[in-house]
Formats: sequence, C-alpha cells, structure tokens
Amino acid sequence: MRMSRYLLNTLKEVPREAETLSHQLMLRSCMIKKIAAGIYTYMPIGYRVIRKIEAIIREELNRENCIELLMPAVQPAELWKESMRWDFYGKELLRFKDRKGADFCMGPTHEEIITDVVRRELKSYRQLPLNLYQIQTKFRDEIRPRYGLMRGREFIMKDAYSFDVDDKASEKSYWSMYHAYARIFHRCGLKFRAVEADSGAIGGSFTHEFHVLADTGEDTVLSCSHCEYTANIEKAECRQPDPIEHGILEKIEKKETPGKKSVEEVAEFLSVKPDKLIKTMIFSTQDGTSVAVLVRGDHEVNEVKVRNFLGLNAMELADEDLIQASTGGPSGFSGPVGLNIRILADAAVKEMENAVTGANEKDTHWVNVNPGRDFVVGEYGDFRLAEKGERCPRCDKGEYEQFKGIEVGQVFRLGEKYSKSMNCSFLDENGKDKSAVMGCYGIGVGRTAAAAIEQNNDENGIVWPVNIAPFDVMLLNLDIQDDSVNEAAQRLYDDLKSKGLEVLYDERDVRAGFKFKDADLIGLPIQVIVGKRGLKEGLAEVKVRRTGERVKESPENVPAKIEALLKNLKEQEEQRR
Ligand code: 9G3
Repeated sequence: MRMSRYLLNTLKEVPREAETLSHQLMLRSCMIKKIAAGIYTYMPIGYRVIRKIEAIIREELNRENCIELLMPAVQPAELWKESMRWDFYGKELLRFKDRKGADFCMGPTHEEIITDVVRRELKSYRQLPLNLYQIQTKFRDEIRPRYGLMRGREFIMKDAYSFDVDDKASEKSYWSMYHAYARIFHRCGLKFRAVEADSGAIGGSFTHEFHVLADTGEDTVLSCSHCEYTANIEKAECRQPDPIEHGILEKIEKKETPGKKSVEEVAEFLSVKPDKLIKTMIFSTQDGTSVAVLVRGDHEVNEVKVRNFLGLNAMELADEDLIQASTGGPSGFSGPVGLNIRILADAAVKEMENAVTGANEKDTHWVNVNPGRDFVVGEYGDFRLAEKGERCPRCDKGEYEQFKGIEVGQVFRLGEKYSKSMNCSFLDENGKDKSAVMGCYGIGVGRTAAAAIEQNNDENGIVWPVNIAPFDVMLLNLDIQDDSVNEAAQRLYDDLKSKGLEVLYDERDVRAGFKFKDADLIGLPIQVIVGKRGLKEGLAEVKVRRTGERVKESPENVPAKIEALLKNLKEQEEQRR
C-alpha cells in the first residue's frame, strides 16, 4: 500500500480527553476516529488490526469445533421479556420502537437470541455439544464511555455460546474455550492472566476473566507468587486468620470521643492501633432492611463478597436515616454492641479481643469489646478485601502480588438460566425432555487491540506484536526525486509483496525525519530504509522497531532477512508469560 494514496494522516497532538496511552496512540496513528461519545470509525490501518485479531480468534475457535454464525444487532423486546431481562436492565440497554411502535433494543449481548435460534433447531442429545459464535457489533449505553475502544458504547465482540446435555459436558466446553482463549491471547503476543472472577448477577457456578496486565488497567488482580491462584480483587479469597489464645477480657467501658469518626481519628484519640477497632458498616438491602457488616479497623469491606453472600443483585451503604433507625445512633459511631439487626462479621473479627467499637451514640465508643461476650455474630465469613502481600489462601506458601488488568475476555457457566426460562430443551437418550446446559464466552476485539498497545509501546509510539500488526514492513524511500532510488525501492516493494509480506510504502514528498517519526509512531515491526547514500554502497537498512536493532543488507537480501527477523520476533512474542 502506498502512503500517498492511503487514508492515514498521523497527528502530532491529541485531544486532551484521551487519558490513556492506547487511546492517544490510536488517535495519533489514525487507527480510529470518534463520531460520537463511545462511538468510533475504525480507520483503515486500525481495521487491519481488528481483522488480524478476528482471524486469530476464528482459527482457534474453529479448532475447538465452534461454528460461526451472525445474529442481528437489533433485537425484539419479546425475547428479553421471555428471559425476564427486559425490566432488569436500565438505561444501559438502548431501546427504541420501530415504525409500527414495536419495542426493540440494540443488542448488548446475545443470550436471548442464540437461545431462541437453538431452541427451534434442537431436538435430540445427539446434536450436542453445540458451540456457536459470532463476531458482531454490540451496543451498551455506558454512562461514561472513555479510554477510546477500551470502554466504548458500540464495540465489536466475539461472543460464543455452548449447549450441552449436562453440567459435566458443559464443564468440558468451558475448559475447551478457556484453553482456546489462552492460545488466542498468546498468539496476539499479550501477557495475560486467567483470573477467577465474581460471576455476579449472571449466576452460574464460576467464571474466569482474561486480563491483559497493564498499569492503566481498570481492574485490580491478585496473583499468588507461588501457586497459580489468581483472582479479581472483588473475588480474591482471604486466608482464615490464625486463632489467637485469648488473654484477659477487660471490662467493657464507654468513652467520650467527641467528633472522632474515622478509624484513624478514633485510633489516635484512644491511642490504639487501627487493628484494635471493629469497623461497622450498615448496608441497605433491596427490600429496605439493613444489615451490619463488621471488619477489623485495618481491613476494607468487600461489598461484592457481601452482596453475593446475601444473594443480592444490588446493595448500597445505608443513608443517615436508615443508620439512625437501625442502630439508634448517627453514622460514624455504629457498632455491634446492642445492635438488633442482622450482623455479618469478617473471620478476622472473631480473633479480636478488647476491641474498640462505635457505641451507636454520638461522640461515643466502647472499649474492651469482646466478640461472643459483648455481641453475638450469627454469620462469620470472608467479607473483606484481600490485600497485596498477604498469604495465599490456596497454597498457604506464596503471597498475593497485585496487578492492574484490562479485562479482554470472560468465560461463564450459564447453567440453565436461559434454556429453562426460554424452553430450549432436547430429548436425552432415555427420551426424557431436558434443558440444555449453557455457557457463554466473550472477547472484546477492540479492547484487545487497545490492551495490546498498552503493553507494547515506547516513547516513539506503538510497537506492534507481529501477529496483529496492521502491516509487516514499513518501506521508507528517502529520496523520491532520485530515479535510481525510486527504482530500487519499487523493486524491493514488489519483491517483499511477492513473498507474501504486507508492506506500507512511504513514498510521500515529505522530509526523511517526518517519515522516521511516522514509522515509529505507527509501529510496524520492521522498517526498511532506502536512500541515495545507502544505495551508493549498494545497501538498504533494515530496522527492528521493538529493539531498534539496525542492519545493512543488499536490496536482494532484504526479503530473506526480514522473514528471519519476523520469525524470531513472533517466537519471542508468543512465549510471553
Ligand atoms: C445488558 C446490558 C449490559 C450487559 C448485559 C446485558 C454485561 C449482560 C453480561 C454478559 C455476559 C456474557 C456473552 C458474551 C460474554 C459475556 N453487560 N452482560 O448480560 F442488557 Cl445493557 O454479556 N455475554
């Protein structure tokens, strides 16, 4: 492709709104153009990356006998009413009416559609397992789309759905997709972790997220330094605290703590360490009742763990009125003593003695509070946020290391959530009618491209992994006024293309320095520089973008040299862990 005829105008500056590096580099290298908030055009060079990632996804899914189809982006409300999700989702689900006034939505995901498709075709267990996938545009009306393709409103997703005869078979489908995902992200040259995640409202027994490790990631992931256990911080388990031998239980006493609310203020005022306090958070559940959650003063409540334990889809901190009504006192002075609402306590609280807690009275705390004696907890559990550095609950040998991750894929067990409500069933070998057991699997294609940039860049721009680079070679002609240079460059261009290499040929009438800067910004793996000076010695220069390594070769040897360099780069990139 000749640069002078391509649609690629790089930018020196980018809009301030581009906060993350990948967003800035995608705009500067003209990969995307914003049309509206969270809605982008994939410009030619950006779309080539999307196509490369899609090709890798297709190859790996087809290898797992997945079957590709394409479902509609516009979905009828009826199906969402059957699955009872039409009223569950809020403004994130973009709804509209057609000319006859019928209700539709822009598909944010396709469980309802695929279940409807399969229930019409599925009759016998002999047709299972069945794993169908599509690569298609989704729409989710995010309240704050940002970071470019990282959190767009319209985005390209590969979504797959598996149908099996029973849980055991469904688990087999789950792990085959899990391993296909690992191969996909390795081939994209990404360093990633498969992370045990919170299955949240979607239900199903467990789920894994695939996170690309990058400091600008929005998710926090904890990974054990010794065993493979890795979990999203929302889900990471905490080790049971070692039981302490209890000493003297001092007499409980009330203390005036005027205006001292936070753990730090109270601890300092009473000259105790934060881990001697019991922090009491009051939450309101969906039905308007409240629940108290106790954690040690130096720990944080993990609301996702609490919400899942209570089986709630939503839960928030109680407001002042509810705190007053539930505890008899104002916020900031809540405590478990004398509290007659449901109390959950983190396991670490059980091992506390002579602790400090709010007295459910303004400006007042209790000291020498002892669990079991001064208050009774019905339910101890793992309700706190795990922290970096603490011992791994699985192997008890390593400790948690903390990473920031960009979630690029997720694999879910759906069970019979959709097949039951939408009657997607089959006759088993005994002729008995059974609901199909489902799984669903997503990859954010644009997000994968953005994450690849977050992980592969330097001060000059993008450094594309070979397998997803928009082209293989950037060919720079430094002296387009010189016929002999043009002739040599053209021959090299033709030679490289005849070897199946994808070449972007920069023969624009601009200064050399400008071409070098653009080549580094666009970030193709290999640059070939042809100029008057080099050709005088019968040489062209080959530069490896990732390492900066340069080597001079006669033009006829350049193609073979490039193939060797690309092979080497590819091997290194696919081995990343
Ligand atoms: C909605 C809206 C947003 C949503 C959903 C539904 C996320 C929704 C979860 C999934 C689960 C899997 C198949 C591919 C992989 C992910 N956001 N989810 O169901 F109506 Cl507005 O999409 N679906």
